[in-house]
Amino acid sequence: MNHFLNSGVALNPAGTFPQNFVWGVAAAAAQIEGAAFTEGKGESIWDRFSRMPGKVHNGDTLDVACDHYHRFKEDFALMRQLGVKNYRLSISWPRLYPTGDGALNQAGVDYYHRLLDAMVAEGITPWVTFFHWDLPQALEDRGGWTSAVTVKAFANYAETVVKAFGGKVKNWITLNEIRCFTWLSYDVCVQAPGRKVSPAELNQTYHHALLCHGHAVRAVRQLGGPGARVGLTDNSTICMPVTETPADIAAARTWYAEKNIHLLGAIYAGGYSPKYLARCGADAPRVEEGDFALISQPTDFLGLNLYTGTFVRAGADGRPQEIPLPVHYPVADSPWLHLAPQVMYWGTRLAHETYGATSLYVTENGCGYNDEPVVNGEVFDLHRRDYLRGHLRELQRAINDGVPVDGYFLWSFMDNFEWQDGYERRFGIVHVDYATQKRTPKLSAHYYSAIMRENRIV
Ligand code: GBH
Repeated sequence: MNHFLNSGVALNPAGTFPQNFVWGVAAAAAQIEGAAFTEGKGESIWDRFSRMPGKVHNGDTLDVACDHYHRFKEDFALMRQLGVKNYRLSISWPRLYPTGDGALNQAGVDYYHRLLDAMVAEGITPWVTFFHWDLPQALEDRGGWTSAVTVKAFANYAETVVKAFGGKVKNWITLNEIRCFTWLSYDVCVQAPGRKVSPAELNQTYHHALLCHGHAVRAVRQLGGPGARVGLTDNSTICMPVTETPADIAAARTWYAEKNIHLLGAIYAGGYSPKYLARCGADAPRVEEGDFALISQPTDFLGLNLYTGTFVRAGADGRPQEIPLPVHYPVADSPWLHLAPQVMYWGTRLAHETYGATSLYVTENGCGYNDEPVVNGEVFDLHRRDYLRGHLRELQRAINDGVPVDGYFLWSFMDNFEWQDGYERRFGIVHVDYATQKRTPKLSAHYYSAIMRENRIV
């Protein structure tokens, strides 16, 4: 089992978060809904990928997942019991457009209307992500993220979504974690569709994703009605200075700007930097006139999914030096999730300092463990409670230092389909028994409930 780093932050234990701080929980359509082929939903790249031998742990599929498709009412009632007032969800593109473009599936639209109505009836504010990785397979068959066909189809999908739900939804998130559905999916190939492409095509997937972000912003501005707000959710590559001294902090700033140069860097600068283009050489993305007018439209906030980061210091040559993680460095059961609560502090502070983002939301933070089963109606996930406490302390330290963080969404409301790790890896504060679909709030759910209620770390 793992041990934890104490964040070591001295805080007034009674110190509260800012007034109107947004507390919430997050999930995504493909990971919880199930009903993968119900009422006209089309096949997504994850439906296909999960059926390829060896791609997903245990051969798990998204077919049933948490059956949220049929159980959303009970799930929202449970959220309400726990005091959840904000819920970040995503809409399934292939449920609305089974082939990506073409005919709209009205049953899919009706479903999300019922779902949003049920949520609002429980006093829960929706925060809706247009795209959380479930690309229609039919679009992948036409080139997926390497093709401009996907951009055109997304622009139409985004307009449809805002037109349909803009009366009920005021908080919009364009895309979830561009790196994952581009780099991890078309280069590292551990995520769907798992199709290796050339460096030039890979750079083009980033550019197409940026364009889709821009189309979603445009759709919200044009069709979202009064009070609509929109931003991207990015999983920036985060680093943390080994010592919080000027030299190491300067090294962290340099490292961070370089690692995020092609995504947040391009969005906030209004174009690709000469440095990035030089790095790409002949493989640079093709940019059409007007692309960056779309991509770099001002947004209302920046969403950050913060999980882990890399330690850096000022190297002997004056360049940032990455510190490799020793084998015994603490880690969750998710092998990539090294436990460094300072990711909350530096992840938000560097985004604010580097890009001038004036409203930040942590749109995901949480931890994956192979939790114990329920015993006498309880799951004592003290590890998750401790994770939360340590990470929120570092977030509060950032706020106390003037970083404009306006909200926090815990990943995840309930255990769900953890992509290539299947159902074994659990991120929920609510336990799901997949054989019976029974939900049981874990100890961490009660702990987080108290945090939300009291607006402070309890
Ligand atoms: C988020 O991704 C997702 O938005 C969410 O859907 C997901 O369930 C949640 O976090 C928990 O994972 O290259 O093989 O080492 C987190 C992003 C997931 C990206 C793990 C890097 C490493 C896989 N990260 N991934 S690997």
